[in-house]
Amino acid sequence: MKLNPLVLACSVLITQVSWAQTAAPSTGTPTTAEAEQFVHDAEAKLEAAVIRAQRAEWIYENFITDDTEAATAQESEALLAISGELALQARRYNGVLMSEASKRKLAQMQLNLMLSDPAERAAYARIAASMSGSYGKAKYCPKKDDPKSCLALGELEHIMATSRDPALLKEVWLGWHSLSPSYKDDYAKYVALSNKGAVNMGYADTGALWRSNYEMTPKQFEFEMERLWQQVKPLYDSLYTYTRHQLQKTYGEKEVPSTGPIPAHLFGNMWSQTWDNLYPILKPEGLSSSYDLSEVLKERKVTPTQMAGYAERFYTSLGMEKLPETFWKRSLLSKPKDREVVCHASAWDIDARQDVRIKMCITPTAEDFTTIHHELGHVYYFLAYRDQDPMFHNGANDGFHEAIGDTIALSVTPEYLKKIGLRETLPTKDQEIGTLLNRALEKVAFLPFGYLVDKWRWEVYSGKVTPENYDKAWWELREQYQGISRPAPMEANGFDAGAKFHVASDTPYARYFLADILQFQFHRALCKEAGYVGPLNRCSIFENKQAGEKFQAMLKMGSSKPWPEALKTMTGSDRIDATAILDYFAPLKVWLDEQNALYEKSAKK
Ligand code: X8Z
Ligand code: ZN
Repeated sequence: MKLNPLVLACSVLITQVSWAQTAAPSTGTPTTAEAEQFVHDAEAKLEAAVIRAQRAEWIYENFITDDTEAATAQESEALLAISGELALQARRYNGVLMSEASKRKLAQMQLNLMLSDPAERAAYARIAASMSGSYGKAKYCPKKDDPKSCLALGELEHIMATSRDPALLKEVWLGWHSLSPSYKDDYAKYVALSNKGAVNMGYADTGALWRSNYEMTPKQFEFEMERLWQQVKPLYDSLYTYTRHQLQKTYGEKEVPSTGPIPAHLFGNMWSQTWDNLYPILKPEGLSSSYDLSEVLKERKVTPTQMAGYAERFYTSLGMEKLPETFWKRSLLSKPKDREVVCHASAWDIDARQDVRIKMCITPTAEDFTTIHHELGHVYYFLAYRDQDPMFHNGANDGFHEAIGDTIALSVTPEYLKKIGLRETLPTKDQEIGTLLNRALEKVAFLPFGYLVDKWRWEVYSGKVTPENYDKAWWELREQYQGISRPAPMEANGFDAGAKFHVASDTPYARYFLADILQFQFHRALCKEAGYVGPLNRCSIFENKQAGEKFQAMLKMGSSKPWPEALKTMTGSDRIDATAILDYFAPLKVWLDEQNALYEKSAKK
């Protein structure tokens, strides 16, 4: 599933419900018993509708056709009808004395869109399905009239990751970004419908609804995000400056200017969101040949099932259960040749019990090795909270859900890879900084992107940014936060933000920024639990049952308690805080600043 609590995480449902039959009388103040009954009945209806909608969505994303698109749109519409109706009904019980659990569920039900007009619901659901299908099917065809030349996103991403030919990189970048304008009008219509649904539930707009999902006001959440960004910005700045110098060595001053933003096509990633694919050209100078996990995986012809097996083994080494047989039977692990699918990796909690799956077009690369651990993090969260009530089948907040698997991937250290036979030697002392740099190119480089995607959407949803200004606002943020620029002037009526999966599929993104910070807090706490002493970046909790128990205790809570409590269970602190990520990269920060100072000195000569 998309793990969008506002859409799917047990929030929605089927055909019209007649509240006269199941809920409280329509007049007077409801009693506690009536309120509890309402929550109980609503929860069951939502669960049933979510399961139906998810199944339809699973089929669609695994087999994109006009019919599966229509079928999924129908089920989402039904879900929207029921969740909207229940959201509205729920308001009647606000303030009634009831259990803490029911109060949480009641509040959760109201974090939803409410569209009363069936035509509007249908349009909303149709556009949502059509946009994610368009994204999934999109191909760039370098030779317009030759379908054989067409390249899917996976192939384009491979070029972005491995080619060092700036002209080719630019062509591929522009090619992919030329596809999203086809659904720009739909997106604008969708935003208007979504806002209508949010306003009907008393929110200023959909962005405010999204920001209301963190047990604080939308304004406070904005401040929290900014506070965290300010904490990590100096680290990003050091990495960015170092990257500029190294990129300039590869591409020259013509491609990479000494000041001002750097063109987006040179970062080894379609969205310049992670830069670890550039490691071979960014690695510390004079470093003896370094290890490359992608090469090992490719050479050994590690299959998608084996990739998933490595990840499963990490989780079971912590004391967690083996994945159910159905996971292996029903998951999609490689890109089918004969049909269109949504390849963007996702994890699915199909029946809220045992039927957990992932859908991912796995290739034997280091990037996918990390992503498979990420996806299984979602799956192990699903399995851990299955005994909670259905409304609590969710992450403590959505950042937690995204952080679980990444926390495990932080334990994929050189020592760990050696233990499982994917590496023969350990890095020498001078190579260690390279290992840390590689990690920073993934985790630190991501921070501003993780922040700005929703900063842009908040402005779109609030109406501050209108469709004529989508690209202008997008590139202002990309320049301000990431320090990057469009490889070519903006297109008239362009839609560059729509070239990102989460915009086309309307999946909130602030969760990944939070996860990037949280995973280091989790890692630090688990390493401590495991009795580890030493630099945080060399710790692996592999095979440590005590750390596993600590992790599992938090996972089991699902969303039954406010997230600060879940955080406290695991870390002892109830505040999201960037000190762990800063600690982790502290030796690298010193090294980067030294390198940058040396460069400045030599440039002045
Ligand atoms: O979308 C994802 C996961 C699925 S929840 C593969 N991620 C973000 C992205 O790809 O943009 C993981 C990191 C950020
Ligand atoms: Zn995820």
